[in-house]
Amino acid sequence: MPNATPIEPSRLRASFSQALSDMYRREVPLYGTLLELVAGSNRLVSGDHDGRLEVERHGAIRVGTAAELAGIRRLFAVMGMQPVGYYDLATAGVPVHSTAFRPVEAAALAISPFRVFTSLLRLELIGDPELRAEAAAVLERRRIFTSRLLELVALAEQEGGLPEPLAPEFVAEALQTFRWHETAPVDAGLYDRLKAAHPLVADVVCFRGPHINHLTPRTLDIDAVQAAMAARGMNPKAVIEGPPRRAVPILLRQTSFHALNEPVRFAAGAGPASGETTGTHTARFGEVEQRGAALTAKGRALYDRLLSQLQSETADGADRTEAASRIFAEFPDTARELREHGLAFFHPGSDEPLLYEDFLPVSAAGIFRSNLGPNGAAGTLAVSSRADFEAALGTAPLDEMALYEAAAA
Ligand code: OOG
Ligand code: NI
Repeated sequence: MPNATPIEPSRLRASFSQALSDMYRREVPLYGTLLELVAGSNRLVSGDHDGRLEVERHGAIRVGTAAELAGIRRLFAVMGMQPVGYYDLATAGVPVHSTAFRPVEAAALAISPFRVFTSLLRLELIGDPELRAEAAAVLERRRIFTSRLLELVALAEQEGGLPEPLAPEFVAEALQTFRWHETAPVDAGLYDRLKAAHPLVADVVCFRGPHINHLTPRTLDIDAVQAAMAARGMNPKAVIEGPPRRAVPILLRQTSFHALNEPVRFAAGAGPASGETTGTHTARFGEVEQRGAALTAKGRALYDRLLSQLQSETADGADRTEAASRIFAEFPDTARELREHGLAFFHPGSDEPLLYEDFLPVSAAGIFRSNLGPNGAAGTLAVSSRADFEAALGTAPLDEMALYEAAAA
C-alpha cells in the first residue's frame, strides 16, 4: 500500500491497548470486576464522571528466548514503545530479567501511557541439564507471531510507519501473540517437572505464546481499592507494594488479586496408555497502580534505604503499616521540601513533580511471588547478566534517569 499515510504510533498503541483490555476482560472476567471497582472508586475521589482515568497503564508478559525478545522489541517499536530500564529479579529469587517497553516523549505519554513489563526467562537457571535441553527444544519450536504480523511489522519498518488502513489488521494480528491458549503443546509430565524447577519456567515454556499475565489500570486511591477487593472476596495480595500512603505520592504503589487457577488440556504423553490430560495452571491476575513523583538519584537512594529497613523490620511478620509510616516519616512529604532537598524531579518552572513512568524491582518481585504460589518464593538466584539481556534485546535499554533529567531541564 504505497503512499498511504502512516498512523501515528501513539494512536496505534491506544487502539492496541484498548483491544488488549477487551480481550483480557473476556478471558478473565474477574479482571472486568476489578475495572468496575476501580472506575467506581476513581469517580468517588475525583468527582470525574466522563474521563477514563482508569484506562490501563500497563500489562506484563514473559518470553522464553532471545529471538522472541527481539521480535517483541520490533513489534512494540511500531507502536512507539522503547525499552526503558533493566530489572534484575534474580536477587528476589525470580529467574527472569526484564525491561519495560513504553513511550518516552511527554506528548506520547499523554495520548496513551500504555507500557508492557517484559521479562526474559533465564533458562540457564534450570539445574538439570536434560530438563533444560527439553525446555529449550520446546521453545525453539514455537512461533509466537503470526506470519501476517511479521509482514506488517516489516512493512512498517520499511515505510517508516504502519499505513493507516492496515491498523485494524495489525491490532488483530498482534492480539494473537498475547492471547491465552487453553491447550498446552507439552504433556502433563513435562509441565510438572518444569513447574518443580520453578513455576515461572512452566508458565513460559508450556504455552504457545507469551499470554498477557495481567493488566493494570490506574487508581487514585489504592488503599480504597485494596479494601474493596477484600470486601468483595477477590483475594487480594496481603500488602500494597511500594511506599506507604503519603500526602505527596512518590514512585509507584501496586496491588493485585491473586492469580486464578485455570483449566489446561495437556498434550498426550509418550507412554502407551496416555491420552490428552487435563490439569490447571496459575498465572493470570489483575493489578492496580497509583503513581507519584519521579525521584532523583538522591531521592531514590533514600527510598531504597528506607524500604530495606522496612523489609528487615517486618521480616518476622511485624505490622507493616505501623512500621512503614514510622520509617518513611524520614522522607519529606511536601512538594516544597522534595524540591529543596533535591529528592524529586519537577516540570520546568513548575511546582508539579514529574510522574514516575517506570517500575520498581522489589515491588515487581513481590507481584511475581504472590502470583506464583508456594514454590515461587525461592531465595537468591545467581546474579543475572545485563550484557546477556542487552545481547538478546539487540540494544541497551534507555536509561530512565536520563529521561527524567531531560524532562525536568
Ligand atoms: C511481571 C511482574 C511485575 C509490575 O507491575 O511490577 C509487574 C510479571 O508478573 O510478569 O508487572
Ligand atoms: Ni504489573
